[in-house]
Amino acid sequence: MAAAAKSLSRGAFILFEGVDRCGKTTQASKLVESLNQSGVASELWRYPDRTTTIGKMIDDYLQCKADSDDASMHLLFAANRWEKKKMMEEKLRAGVTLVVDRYGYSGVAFTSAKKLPGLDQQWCKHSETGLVKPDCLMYMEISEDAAKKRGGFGEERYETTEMQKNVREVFADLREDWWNVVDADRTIEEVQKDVQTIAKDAVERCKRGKELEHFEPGW
Ligand code: NYM
Ligand code: MG
Repeated sequence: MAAAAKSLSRGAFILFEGVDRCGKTTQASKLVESLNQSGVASELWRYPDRTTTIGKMIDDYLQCKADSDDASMHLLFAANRWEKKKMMEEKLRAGVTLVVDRYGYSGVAFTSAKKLPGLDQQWCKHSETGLVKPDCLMYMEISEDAAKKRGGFGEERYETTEMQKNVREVFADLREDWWNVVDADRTIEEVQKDVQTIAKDAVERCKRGKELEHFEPGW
């Protein structure tokens, strides 16, 4: 019955978000490694997933090999999440914890940071409605200076001071009480310690049967 289904054990959806060069990828990889070592079956996912057909179009756009309309690019980033929604649900229900490097919050933050008429936050959120909601969000907070000093800044589209400033503002706007704000200005090891504690709690809650949630209309 429905009541029994509610307590089904499952994997956790743990999401890392933040501006470029905040250390998300490093921390997400380290977390997957440590979870697997401690017997929690986990996988590292990232968005954009540049391996799919849609992902390849996104990759060309980000590397400035192709130009496109801003609204259609936004929808492609979202489609790149939709095309993996079913697999995401299946994995989580099968007990696999997914550590995800960026998701729809980046989608909303980067597109609305362009400040284009019509492409406001509300419009940006529509294409995410119905997708799986993370169980745990680590927002990696880094100072503007620290991010700029990190290797590779400026290599891709969007990695400009102005854009990152706007993205940071949208993230601040999107922030909700349940987010975990992690001080990412510290050393890798210091950040990792906090991340592990937060992740462990999420894994436990999902193991005990926390229900899978989805982004609802008007989220
Ligand atoms: N990005 C990422 C978007 O503009 N929309 C999205 O929906 C997502 C998931 O892609 N600057 C942007 C943010 C990044 C860029 O991400 C590539 P990464 O994590 O550097 O591969
Ligand atoms: Mg990047």
